[in-house]
Amino acid sequence: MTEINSVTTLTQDGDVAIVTLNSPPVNALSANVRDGLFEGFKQAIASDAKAVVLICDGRTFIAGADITEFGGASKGASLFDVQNMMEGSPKPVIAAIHGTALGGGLEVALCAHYRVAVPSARLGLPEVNLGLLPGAGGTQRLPRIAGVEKALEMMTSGRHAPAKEALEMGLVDELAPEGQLKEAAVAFARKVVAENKPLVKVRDNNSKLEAAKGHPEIFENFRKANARKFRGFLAPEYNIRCIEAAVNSPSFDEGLNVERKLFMELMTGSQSAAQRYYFFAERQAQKIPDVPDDTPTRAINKVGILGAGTMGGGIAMNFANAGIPVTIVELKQDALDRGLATIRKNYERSRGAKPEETEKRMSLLTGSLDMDDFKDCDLVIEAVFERMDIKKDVFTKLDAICKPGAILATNTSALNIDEIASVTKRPEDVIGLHFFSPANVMKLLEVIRADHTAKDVIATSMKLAKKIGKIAVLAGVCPGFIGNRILAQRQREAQKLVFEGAMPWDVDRVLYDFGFPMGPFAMSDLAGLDIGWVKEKSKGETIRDVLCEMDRRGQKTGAGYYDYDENRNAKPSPVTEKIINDFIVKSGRNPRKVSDEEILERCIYPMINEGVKILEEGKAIRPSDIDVVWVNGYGWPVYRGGPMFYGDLVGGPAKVLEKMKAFQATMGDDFKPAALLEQLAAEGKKFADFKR
Ligand code: TC6
Repeated sequence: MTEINSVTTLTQDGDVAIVTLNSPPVNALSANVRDGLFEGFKQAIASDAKAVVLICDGRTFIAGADITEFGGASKGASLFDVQNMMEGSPKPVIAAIHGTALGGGLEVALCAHYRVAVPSARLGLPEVNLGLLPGAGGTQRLPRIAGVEKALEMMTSGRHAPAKEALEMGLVDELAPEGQLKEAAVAFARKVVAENKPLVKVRDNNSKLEAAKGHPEIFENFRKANARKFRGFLAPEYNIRCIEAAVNSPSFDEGLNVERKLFMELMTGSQSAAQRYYFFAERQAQKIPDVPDDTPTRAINKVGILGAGTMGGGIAMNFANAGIPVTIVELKQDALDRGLATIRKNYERSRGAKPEETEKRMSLLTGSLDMDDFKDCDLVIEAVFERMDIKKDVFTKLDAICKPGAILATNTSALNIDEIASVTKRPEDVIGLHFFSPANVMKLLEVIRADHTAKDVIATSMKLAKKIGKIAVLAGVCPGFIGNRILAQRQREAQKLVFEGAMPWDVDRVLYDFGFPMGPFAMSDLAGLDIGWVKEKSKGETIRDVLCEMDRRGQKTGAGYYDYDENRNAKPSPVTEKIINDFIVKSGRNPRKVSDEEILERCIYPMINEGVKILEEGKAIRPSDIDVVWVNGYGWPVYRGGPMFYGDLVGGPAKVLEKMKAFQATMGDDFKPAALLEQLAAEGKKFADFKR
């Protein structure tokens, strides 16, 4: 065995040289890895071996470029040097793939002459999710090996294709038995040597491009079909243009030049900076300084849910999906039946639903009218009406019923969890698990740590979140926690703006153009304006009161802030406009023209300021946690990173402070800057610099 460098070894098995990488956690292509590969291949090619296998130790094949090196000075061998060395090898090169071959990792594998993979391996070019495109020849090689349509789909979705599918599309040449990758790759190499066929490079294989030549409509149709999904993002369009270049350029190298140019544009732009930041933000959110990774956790083998309404049912589905049995308790039989029937319907309606899967999941759900049935549950989550007296009553009962060590969780979105915990004799077992609606779909889970919550309860909740496919963020107890507390700022300004002369569709348009999936008024119409509205108590004091009194209760009644046609397409409503103008006149003011810039700044800057208050009070661990909440739970466009990242993008604390002060001077203390904002600005810091 030759040790090439600290992460690479070269061995020989008979006439096959084996270059092995071992750079945990994911064998990313750091300078050290590139150097090792370059030197390893050089020596392997110079040796008396007849073929070379590239394989990785640890959990995965190369999972991509090392994202932490992006933006830094380039060191060591370039990726292109490595690729040229492999592709130009006079001896067949075989990439042996397990785990994931992603991004630069797949681009390296595409410079081998053959690829062998175990069935559990997955292959993909996920750069689009980092606001990038595969800038190491992937845009030119993938369509050559898998065809234009597959390449379009894979590169713009970033999807990781399972090895079997990769085999079907020609990306993988042979599947190896699980656990026997090295032996299979070496045997494959010997077979290739014995056949003695000329070596084919992917770059020279143009046959799969032919079908798309002279058919620009393939690309246009693809753009049209995905316009909604790609809205606002640069990277999908740039990936498409590269594939167009693969088809239309006279040579591989010219296509590569297009790729290089577009890659550099994306790499130096703010969208990719935001998306790369976000990649690490999501992983960082899992790290809690005083709850280290090795904190023991409690076993969660059975879950109880109190309440079979929309929220309770959605929460239950998450656990059933993960194979964890759930007991759902309701007060009345008809509510329980309705809840279980809704869950069944949701399963039956979900894409690709198989009847046997639905049955399997339903069989994990047990309905009951008796809270005593929670007695053997390891975790109970209540999803009952949001009233403190009801919550306290529930927790008193849970405390009496549940076994010692069971975690007692509340799904409250605003109530004080310390107060809820205070009625139990075990506040250390009480935690907030704030799911977002629809709870079976939304990725975000706010995990709320109360004063006495035990560390192992936090560790268990974070781990469990991952198991059920959620992205968890830890927050402290405060009204609205992280997400809704910041949302309240935006909602308040949106409402105020329409009292000054902006129309709901103006506010919505500005926020939609910013990248939110929908503005606050369109959202209210979708949810129903009458949520929380009581006819008997309505005094026509707000626009919403008047709209509801006129039975304009949102999309479901065909009208709300907007008018809707039979296909639920929204149109600005002259009725709403008149109601608003009447309100303004009644208040003795004149409607004024509100600029788009003002709408955006008034909605966004107070959100950033509130984020700073949350940090100041220690209710979020770090600025990026706030961003994870907003991207995952509230549709903040990931290409703008989240409110705190965006704050830095537009000029950092100094700029946000200046804006807040200017608004405060004319509009009062809704714009009062947080003390920490003043401090960060005075210190010339960025939000990202904040550490507690
Ligand atoms: C590219 O290749 C561009 C090429 C152009 C060439 C010019 N770099 O996700 P996990 C870390 S772009 C650096 O928790 P999993 C991660 O931060 C890249 N670090 O594990 C974490 O560190 P921590 C294209 C990376 O098993 C640890 O590894 N490739 C990278 O749930 C474990 O990660 C991608 O976009 C990286 N590339 O999932 C793939 N990747 O423990 C990105 C991971 O200190 N990676 N880390 O927090 C993934 O999708 C997943 O990590 C995974 C493993 C599926 C590989």
